[in-house]
Amino acid sequence: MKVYINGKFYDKKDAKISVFDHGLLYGDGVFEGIRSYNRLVFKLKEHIQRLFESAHSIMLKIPLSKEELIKAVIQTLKINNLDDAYIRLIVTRGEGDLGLDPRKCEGKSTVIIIADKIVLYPARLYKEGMSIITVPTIRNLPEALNPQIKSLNYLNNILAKIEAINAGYEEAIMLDSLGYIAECTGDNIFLVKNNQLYTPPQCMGTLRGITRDTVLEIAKKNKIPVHEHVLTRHELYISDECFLTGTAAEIVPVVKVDGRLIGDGRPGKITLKLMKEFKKMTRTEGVRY
Ligand code: PXG
Repeated sequence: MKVYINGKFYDKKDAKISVFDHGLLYGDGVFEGIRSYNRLVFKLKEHIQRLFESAHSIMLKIPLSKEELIKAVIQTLKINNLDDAYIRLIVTRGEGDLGLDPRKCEGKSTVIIIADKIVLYPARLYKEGMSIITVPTIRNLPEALNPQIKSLNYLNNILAKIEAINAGYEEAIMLDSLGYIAECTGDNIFLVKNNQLYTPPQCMGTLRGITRDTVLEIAKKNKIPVHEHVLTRHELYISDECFLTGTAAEIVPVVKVDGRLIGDGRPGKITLKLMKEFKKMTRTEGVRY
């Protein structure tokens, strides 16, 4: 495996950065998780755009243009000769000193591109559906650390994931500070009620997921009504279907929430339809390499 760091490729064992990098010291940086299928990078432009928006928000200058970064991603995929890949794009504040002042890192930001595979959940869960729970840790307040910023600071999500794992579950639902459903630790959440699709709006504690946007796009094409609406746990419990979306997760059905069976306890028909359409789209659309 070859890893891209600041314009050069390194073998996995030599792909190292400074212990003084503020990405490590403070989680000061941004990232994207991108997938390619069949030598097509899915929604690459959208991921690059979100990376630049995250960076702009934290006043981190990316030392490459969007076009240059796209070229670097393609180059990394080609060098690693991967037909299907999970691409992790990371930009850190760079090497500084032990103080958190980002000015010390000026002009030294680190750009890393890893192309590998990812298995987020066991394959059987895509057939049988997942059982998930709400956890005590709420999603970061947008006034404190806006979930729209895909930063290297994922402890909020990791704490929620630990709570789910400790309770014997694969995934956690995080609520916002008002008790509405925000999202899962690395996925957005949808429910289906009376053949209509509902998902939380992106304003409170929800990342505007690119897979979420893709599902909204597929739903519109298939004339499935969609609502971006605040949702309570009750509305989730009484839904007909539920599923999660994310680049790593793709679309995964949920059949039990907090011990309540969703629908008949099997992946629902709209969920299955969306999974099928999503699969078709990922195999035919994207930037070729
Ligand atoms: N919410 C959060 C908090 C995320 O981190 C999503 C939603 C889904 O967004 P996309 O754009 O991917 O549809 C994410 C992204 C992992 C992993 O290892 C998860 C994500 C990204 C990278 C790695 O679990 N989730």
